[in-house]
Amino acid sequence: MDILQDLEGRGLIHQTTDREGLEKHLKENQITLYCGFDPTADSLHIGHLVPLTMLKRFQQAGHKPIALVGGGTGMIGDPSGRSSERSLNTAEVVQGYASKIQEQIGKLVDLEQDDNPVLSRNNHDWLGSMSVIDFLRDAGKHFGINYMLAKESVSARIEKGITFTEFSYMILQSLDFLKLYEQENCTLQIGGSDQWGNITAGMELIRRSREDQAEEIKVFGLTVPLITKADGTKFGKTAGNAVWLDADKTTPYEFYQFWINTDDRDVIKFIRYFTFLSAQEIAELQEELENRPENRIAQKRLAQEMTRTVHSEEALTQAEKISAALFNGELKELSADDIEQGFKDVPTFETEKQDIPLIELLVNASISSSKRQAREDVKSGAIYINGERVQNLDHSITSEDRIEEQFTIIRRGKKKYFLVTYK
Ligand code: 383
Repeated sequence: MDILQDLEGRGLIHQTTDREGLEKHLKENQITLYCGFDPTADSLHIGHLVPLTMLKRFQQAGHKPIALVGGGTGMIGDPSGRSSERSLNTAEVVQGYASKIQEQIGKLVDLEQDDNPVLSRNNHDWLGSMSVIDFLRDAGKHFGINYMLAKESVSARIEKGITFTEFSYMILQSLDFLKLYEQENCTLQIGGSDQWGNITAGMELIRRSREDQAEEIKVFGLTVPLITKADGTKFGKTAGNAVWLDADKTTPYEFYQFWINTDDRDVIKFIRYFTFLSAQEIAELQEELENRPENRIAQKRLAQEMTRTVHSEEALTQAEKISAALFNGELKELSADDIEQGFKDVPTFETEKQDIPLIELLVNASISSSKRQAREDVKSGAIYINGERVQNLDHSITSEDRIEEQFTIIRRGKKKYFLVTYK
């Protein structure tokens, strides 16, 4: 199937320039395309996943993708989609972020694929050494102020304020497209819908800087839609935090849980956007969802696919193990590492590594509100240690209750968890 048809079917095309021309261009040529990622943090997040998988989709269709890291543009800050000026990071910080992100992209898009690799570029290589005189003469001359002011990224900021620095950002991104067009015959730039203005500005620069042949120049832009959720909340956050692709920032278990918790109304759309499952497989999952929503088969499949590709098969197995243990309360099998991942957001109490009467612990760790309440909780069978109910008022927490000498998991009632750690 041709790539645009596949993307269309998945709902992945928000806008394109010259749709017919692009279709023809992709049919007749093996093209080079690119997408840029600015190093604004030490990791990408799930908001970057659709454009990243887009690069893979084009690669699988036989085209040549470039993943560009904005080591230069990251020094300036894209105003697109932002309501206020960014604060600048130091060159060292941006450089550090850039290498982390480059490495992350490498893991996700399989740069090495022998016959048709994804190329990796850093725009600091050309923007970093450009002189201000060249910038103003060679690039600036092609940008009318009215044209720039009319861009959404700028017009949306006029009232709130925008510096010359961020105002100029679109010219830098345009220079990248020009550079990649000239050096690598890159003819398509893709991005999220927030990037439409920057992408079209780049096309404009390419045409204007080669005015003599403007007619023959074939460059295109394509954007993917902003991801929306049926409940109206912002996609990509759990409890107000971004969902990162770095396992140290969002554990594979948390990552898995994020996908598992997808609303029934969104899950098929997300499977289309994020996975490589075929139309046939997706139709089967949709039928499953309609007939037996309580089994959450589609959510499980989505979580599996995503955790496997972003992390690994082992990380997926571990996430499933932790999820199952938490679901049925069987905590005995969990390792200290499992507990660290699975209980990250659980109230934690640190104490000396010595035997301690259960009643005392329940009070000290604020699990029960008083000694009297603690006794009541134990007697009534509401207290579980590492998944096992304890009703003996004289029970003491000893080495036996410490998983790998590091953790004791206390549950009160049906699902209120507490973690005890040891100094
Ligand atoms: C820099 C230089 C270029 C081309 C693009 C860039 C980055 C671009 C940008 N992109 C976002 C980012 O870096 O800011 N100016 O976080 C996000 N992208 C992609 C996609 C997205 C955009 O990396 O919509 C989400 O992931 O375009 O917000 O020559």
